[in-house]
Amino acid sequence: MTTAASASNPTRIVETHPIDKVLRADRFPHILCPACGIGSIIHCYVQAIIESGIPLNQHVCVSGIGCSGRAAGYINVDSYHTTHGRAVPFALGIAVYRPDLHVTVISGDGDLTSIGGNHLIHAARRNVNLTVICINNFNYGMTGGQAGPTTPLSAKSSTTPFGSWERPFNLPHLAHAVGASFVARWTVLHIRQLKEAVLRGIHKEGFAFIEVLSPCPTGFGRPNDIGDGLEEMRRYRRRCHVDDNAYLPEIDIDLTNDESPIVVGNFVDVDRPPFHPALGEPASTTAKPDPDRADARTQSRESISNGR
Ligand SMILES: Cc1ncc(C[n+]2csc(CCOP(=O)(O)OP(=O)(O)O)c2C)c(N)n1
Ligand code: SF4
Ligand SMILES: [Mg+2]
Repeated sequence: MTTAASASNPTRIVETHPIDKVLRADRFPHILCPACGIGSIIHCYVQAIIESGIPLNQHVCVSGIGCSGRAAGYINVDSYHTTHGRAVPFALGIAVYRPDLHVTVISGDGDLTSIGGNHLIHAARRNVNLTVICINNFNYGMTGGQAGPTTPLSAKSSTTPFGSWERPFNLPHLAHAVGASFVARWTVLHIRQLKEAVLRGIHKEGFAFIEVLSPCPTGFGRPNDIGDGLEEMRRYRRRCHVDDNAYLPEIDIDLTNDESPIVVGNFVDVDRPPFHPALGEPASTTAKPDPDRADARTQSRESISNGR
C-alpha cells in the first residue's frame, strides 16, 4: 500500500510496498475477520509469485467458494472466483489448454475436499500441472462454522455441538495416495517454509498439493475454546514438529491431545509426466523417487498396498 506523507506527519515512511503490484488494492478493505489466517497465506503466495521470476501475466489464480475462496479476488494476476467445489476442474481446463501458464488454486478445506473432493483426487491422479493450496481451518468458516471433512474428532462446530464423531481426512496422506507429485503441510506460523513450498509447487511439473493449517477464530476457535487467532498460533508453535520423511498414514491431527505433535514438512517430491492429453503421451505409472525421501515413500507405499 502507498503511505502518503501528510501535513501532520511530514515523514514519508515508504512510497510503495514491494507486493503492491501483486495485490488488487481496489478490493480492500478485505472481508476477513481479525486474526484469520487467510491473509498470511495470500501474502505467502504473492511473495512466491514475486520470487518465481515468472511474469505476472503467466500466473493464474483460481478459487472456489468460501472465505478462503475469496483469495483469488485480492491477487493481481488473472484470477477466477469459480463455483463451490469447482476450482480444480476450472483450473484443469486452463492448465491443459495453456501449458505455458502457471495455474494455482487457493481454496478451503470444505471447497476442495468436500464438495470438490472428487475433482481433487482425479486431478492428482492425472498429475495435472497445478499447485493447489488448501486452506484448512477445520470447518466451513463462511457459512457459520459447520463441520466438514477435516474437522478433527471430538471438535465442536455448529453442526456437531457435542463433538464430531467422524474420522477426518489426513490430507497429505490422501494427496500422496492418489498421485500428487509434491505434497506438503505447513501452518500460517511457518511463513517462510510455506512460501518456499508454494514456490516449489509453482516450479513443479505436475500436481502439487500444499495443506496450510489456518486459524478461523470465528467459526472454529470459539466453539473449541481455542481463543483468538494468536492463541491458535501459539498451539502451532508448541505442537508442530517438522519431519519431511514422516510416515504419512500416521500424521493425522489429534486435536484432543495437546501433547500429540502436528507434523509438518515437505513430504513428497517425485517426478512423473504431467497430464497433457493434447500431446497424446501416456503417463508413466512409475515415479522417479527422490533418493533423499525414498524411505518415507517406501513406508507409505507399503502401507497403501497393505490397505492401511
Ligand atoms: C453448491 C453450493 N453449496 C453450498 C454452498 C454454501 N457454501 C458457501 S461457502 C461453503 C463452505 C466453505 O468452506 P471452506 O471451503 O472450508 O471455506 P472457509 O470459509 O472455511 O474458508 C458452503 C457450504 C454454496 N455456495 N454452493
Ligand atoms: S469466518 Fe473464519 S475463515 Fe472466515 S474470515 Fe472469519 S476467521 Fe477467517
Ligand atoms: Mg474451511
